[in-house]
Order: sequence, then structure tokens, then C-alpha cells
Amino acid sequence: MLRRGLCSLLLVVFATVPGAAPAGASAAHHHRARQHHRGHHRHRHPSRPTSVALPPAPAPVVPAPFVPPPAPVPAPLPAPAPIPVLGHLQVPAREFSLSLSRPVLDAGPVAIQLANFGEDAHDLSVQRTDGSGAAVAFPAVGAGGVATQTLTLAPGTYRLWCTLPGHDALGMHTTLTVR
Ligand SMILES: [Cu+2]
Repeated sequence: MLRRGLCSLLLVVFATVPGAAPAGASAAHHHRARQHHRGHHRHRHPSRPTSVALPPAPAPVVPAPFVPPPAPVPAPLPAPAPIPVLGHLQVPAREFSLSLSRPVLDAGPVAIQLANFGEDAHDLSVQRTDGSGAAVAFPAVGAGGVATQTLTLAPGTYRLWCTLPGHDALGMHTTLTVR
């Protein structure tokens, strides 16, 4: 009676301990798993030499998404051109001299005024001292008269003189610098 009860207790303990399962059962389980794995492997790769590559499935036609055209980029504004400042130059004329209200001018447009402070008529011509460019002639003006012309002068040196006979030799000339 006691021996029979002890055997039953041992059986219960043996069956309820997880790690106490028979080694044969666990091995069989792993063996079946490997077989299953190999069979699966063979199924996916039947035989390499006779495998035929299937043509790729045609790509599904997907309409291109609407992409709005890029907004026009406004061109950068050009740098504002410098506003030319009109220079002024007065050329007083006397017997027998020409003088300048200022000896140096900035390049650009300049209003040149011949002012006759003498008693005789005088005129004025302006030309670059290097001889390039035509001379600009002012009309002759009498005593107290003025003549004005607006010229655009490039940097350089200019000669101004009176063209009436003998006046240049008598001293009616001067030099202007434009920078
Ligand atoms: Cu003169």
C-alpha cells in the first residue's frame, strides 16, 4: 500500500516537471522541425538548372501625380543706375583770358556756360587735349552775353579756348580736368 502510493507520487512529479520530459520526445520534435524546414526549402528552390525566370510583371500604370509648374522666379532687379548729376561750369571770358569756376569736374553731363565779362565778343571751343573727339563750339557772344551747352564729358583733360583771331595767342585758353 505505501509502495503503490509512492510510485503514483513519483509518476505525478515526473509528469509535471517541465525539464523531465523524456529526451527522445524532444529529439523527435527537433527532427520533425528540421525535416519540415528542408522540405520547405526544397519547395521554394526546386532544381536550379531547370529554373525559368518568370518575366517581370508589368508595372502597374499609375498616372503621374499632377505637379504644378514652378512659379516663375522674378528676375533680380538690375542695380539702379546712378542718377547722373548735372555738373555746372562757368567760363568767364575777358580780354584776354578764359577762367574756370572750378578746375576739376566729375565725369558725366555738365552744363558749361560761357559768360562774357569783357567788352569784345568772344566764343569758346572745348576739345580733349589728346585730340580725340571733335571740338564743341560755342557761339560768339557779345559783352555781357552768355552761351550754355550741356556736354557729357568722359574722364580726361580738355582744352578750352576762344577761336576769334588772335585771342588764343593773347591768352584766352585754359585746361579742364574731368575725373
Ligand atoms: Cu576771344
